[in-house]
Amino acid sequence: MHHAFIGFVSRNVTAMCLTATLASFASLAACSSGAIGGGDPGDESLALDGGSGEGGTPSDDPTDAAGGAFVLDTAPKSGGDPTDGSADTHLGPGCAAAEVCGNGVDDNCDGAADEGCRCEPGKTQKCFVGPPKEAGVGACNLGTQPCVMSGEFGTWGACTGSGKPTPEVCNAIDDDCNGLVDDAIAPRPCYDGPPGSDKLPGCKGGTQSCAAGTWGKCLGEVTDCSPPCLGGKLGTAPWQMNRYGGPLCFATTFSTHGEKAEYAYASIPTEAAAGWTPVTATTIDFSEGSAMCGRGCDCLNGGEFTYFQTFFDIPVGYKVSSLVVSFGGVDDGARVTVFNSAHPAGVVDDGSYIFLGGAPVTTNLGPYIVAGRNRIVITHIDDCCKWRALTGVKVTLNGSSLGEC
Ligand SMILES: [Ca+2]
Ligand SMILES: [Ca+2]
Ligand SMILES: [Ca+2]
Ligand SMILES: [Ca+2]
Repeated sequence: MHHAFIGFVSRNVTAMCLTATLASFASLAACSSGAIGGGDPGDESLALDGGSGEGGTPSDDPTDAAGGAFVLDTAPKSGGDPTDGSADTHLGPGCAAAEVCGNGVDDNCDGAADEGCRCEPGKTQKCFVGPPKEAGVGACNLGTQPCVMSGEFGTWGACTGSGKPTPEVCNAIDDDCNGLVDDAIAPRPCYDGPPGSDKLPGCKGGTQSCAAGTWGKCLGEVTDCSPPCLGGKLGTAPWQMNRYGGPLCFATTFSTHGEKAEYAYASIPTEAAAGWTPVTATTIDFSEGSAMCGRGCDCLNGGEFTYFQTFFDIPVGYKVSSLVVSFGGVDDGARVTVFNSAHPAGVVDDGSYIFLGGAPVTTNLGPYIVAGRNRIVITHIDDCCKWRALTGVKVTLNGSSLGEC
């Protein structure tokens, strides 16, 4: 008798299915109760391009004699192999000891579907490479394989396009092919403020859950809090000033006001040195007569350095894209030094120098800024009678001018 065989994609292969034989369509039908994802025998979407009838053995004959297509059957059939396709766990759950022909699945989980099975050259069939129970489930879509000539007979070639399980992510897809969409995805931390600003005082992150394939609203977050601020150690003053060293004479006479070489005569006092006094304006606005007037060394042959320091804290994870110090006016020059854990002795960028009449802003010093406390020191030089000034100072972090703490 010629059987019209109809199988199913089933992820719940029952013992009955495993032992079902072609002789009993009724038992196969019973198996279908556990089928999902188009297990309906009449579902054309899962239909294989019918077997040619040239199965590995006479009894392994998946023809579509009934005129309809058949679908993948993960239940091994008897007769296809001496081992009878009985369930075997040596290759993992759902893997059989031997390949079963004509079903398009990789019964023995060796990485090939229907390998060594005969077929009619030119035909193609739906196939799946991977644990049979995952065939056609979620992201584990079926592929196709051609029947190619191999010597005297046709055999099934490589199965291409069949899906593989991947870790479940929030995307409305059953990525891990366990039959459940977006299952077991835990809520995750979230934060919609600027990167790292959740570490600022007053801000905090929240959590969000996966729903309908997308991450939901971030619940419990607080993004509205203050950016880093300028604060010294003396009360609430944003800056401190130190006239450390006093006026001095240079061994040479320089040619340009505030030129870099003059700073060889500067000596930045430590942050704990005596002489720091509070500056109450964030913009500093230091402007007064020059101490160089009437001294023995003439203009550019001597000078006086005045130091200004401030501090700001950067939270761990806070992304610093830019840090610049800008000036409203300077007479005669200024230089910016950054001190922090990465630069305990201080670092000066070539673009840290401000000259009388030059660009009133440093280059981007962001690359020198680190998490934790940063100390900024402005070394101001007055190298000529009769005036000196350092005004309109701004420390701008990520485009925002820092205010007083
Ligand atoms: Ca196989
Ligand atoms: Ca097979
Ligand atoms: Ca899943
Ligand atoms: Ca998913």
